[in-house]
Amino acid sequence: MRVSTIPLIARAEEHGKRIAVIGQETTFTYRQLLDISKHVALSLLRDKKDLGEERVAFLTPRGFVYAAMQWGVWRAGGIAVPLCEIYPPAELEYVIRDAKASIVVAHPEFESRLRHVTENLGIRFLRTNELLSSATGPLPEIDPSRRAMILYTSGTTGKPKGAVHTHLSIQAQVTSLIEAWKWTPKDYILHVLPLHHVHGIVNVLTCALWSGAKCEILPRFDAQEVWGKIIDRDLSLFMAVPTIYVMLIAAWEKAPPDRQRFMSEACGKFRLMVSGSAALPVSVLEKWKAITGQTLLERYGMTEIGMALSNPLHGKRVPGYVGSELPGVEVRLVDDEGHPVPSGSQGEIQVRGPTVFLEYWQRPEETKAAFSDGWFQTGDVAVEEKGIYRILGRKSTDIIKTGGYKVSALEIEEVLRTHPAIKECAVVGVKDPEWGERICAALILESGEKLSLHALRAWGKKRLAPYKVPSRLVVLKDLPRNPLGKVTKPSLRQRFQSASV
Ligand code: MCA
Ligand code: AMP
Repeated sequence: MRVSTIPLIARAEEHGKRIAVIGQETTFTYRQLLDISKHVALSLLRDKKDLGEERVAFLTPRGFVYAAMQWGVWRAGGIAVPLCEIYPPAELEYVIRDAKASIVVAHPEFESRLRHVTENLGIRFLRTNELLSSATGPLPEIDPSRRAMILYTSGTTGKPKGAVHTHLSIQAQVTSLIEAWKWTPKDYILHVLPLHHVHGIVNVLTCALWSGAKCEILPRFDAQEVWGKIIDRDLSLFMAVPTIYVMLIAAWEKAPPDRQRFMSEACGKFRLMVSGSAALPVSVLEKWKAITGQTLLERYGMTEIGMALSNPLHGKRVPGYVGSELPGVEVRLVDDEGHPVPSGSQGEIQVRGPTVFLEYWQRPEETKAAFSDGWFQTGDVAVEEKGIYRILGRKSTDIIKTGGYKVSALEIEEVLRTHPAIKECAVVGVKDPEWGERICAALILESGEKLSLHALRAWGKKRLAPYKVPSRLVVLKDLPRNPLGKVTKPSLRQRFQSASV
């Protein structure tokens, strides 16, 4: 057998008998992950020697089968395109089409959502159970500079774009975090995040598997279940978005005092709890500390760059700040002319280094526009003082962060405009204690039409992921506009904020 050249997978040989993934009912060792992902790779390859960066889109429940699929695609020389289990068929089809996937794999649970898409597009369709059976044969050598994964991310230009990471950029992200947060094979992490974003795929799953640690994956986030695991399991690490901490706090507050004590004491065994993907309100950090004794480590990252800034593992974590550069990552702040700003002045965060993505899939113009002198322009604004950074906001009002998900207001508006009752619309993100930002829509209806929030949400959920569907709605006669006719989103946001609409 030829040895894989993907270091993540080569390393797993050393961890053979250790437990890699704990799923709903079963526990899988590194050996099983190696064997099963090899079967996946051989089944994908059929008669080919190497998939040669063909895109393999796959939709599985969160768990071991996800890890086996991702490794299988990589070992066959393909590019992994993980799909989101809560996307409606229209969004799944967009990703499959845009990525130009040549193979689509679905767990039987999701087959009905993907079958017709693949039939229409004439794409090879496989069920996960068809890939897991025993097979033998050689696997290709994979140069780590090859493309490994495409993750779809929203931007300021309408539809989501595919951010391409190579094996090397993923490896750079993983090794940076392992060095900073001192992962070891003794670690045991509870995974509660979706598996189509960097946070869940890289920071949690791949860091664990690189380290030889144990990763217990829940099929979905459920606050009661997470508290149960915190109490029952010998966990050492936990990573989540601020909304999840808000939900865990709410569940703690509802528990009877005896149970609360039990829950709080159980948090003492963690060596690290991390928050990221959206701003962590200081009030949430303080409340979490009061009930668990844990000071959340806040860090900052983005799909295109992995993690860039982090509070320290040891040393002072400053509430409201995201810390300093992670190992191997260069960060600078620049003004509107692209000149670096002095310490204490605000500027756009730009990032450079081996963790940065390769390109937007088949969008050379947008890739070029995203960089300035080799620095990736994040669109986030921050200030740095004494080497530590504080995020101040974003340059664009059209990017919304809700529940840790990044959403484009323009993408939602585009879909809303296809509703027969909607004449014009504007979507904004409004500050919210639970979701960070809540998606709010202002509509102008065609004359004589009526539209309730309930009806709009039911219609929207057939076209958009549930977290993209507006959860507040107002019908107006006119949208607020500037003298050039452009909708003034800050004033609209303000009107929602002060409930004056
Ligand atoms: C769901 N609901 C919402 C939202 N999401 N309402 C308002 N705003 C939202 N954002 C509604 C649903 O429509 C439903 O209502 C009800 O809430 C329950 O929905 P459900 O899907 O069950 O919600 P949940 O499972 O409780 O989801 C909350 C969650 C989830 C667990 C916080 O949003 C989540 O997993 N977020 C993490 C996202 C993430 O990993 N981001 C990382 C990307 P109804 O039934 O009435 O319709 S960022 C990244 O990777 C970068 C690199 C980084 O820095 O980390
Ligand atoms: P995504 O493209 O989904 O990877 O989201 C990345 C975006 O999430 C960044 O550009 C930031 O706007 C936001 N983000 C991530 N971490 C933080 C944080 N700790 N504080 C504030 N914003 C954050």
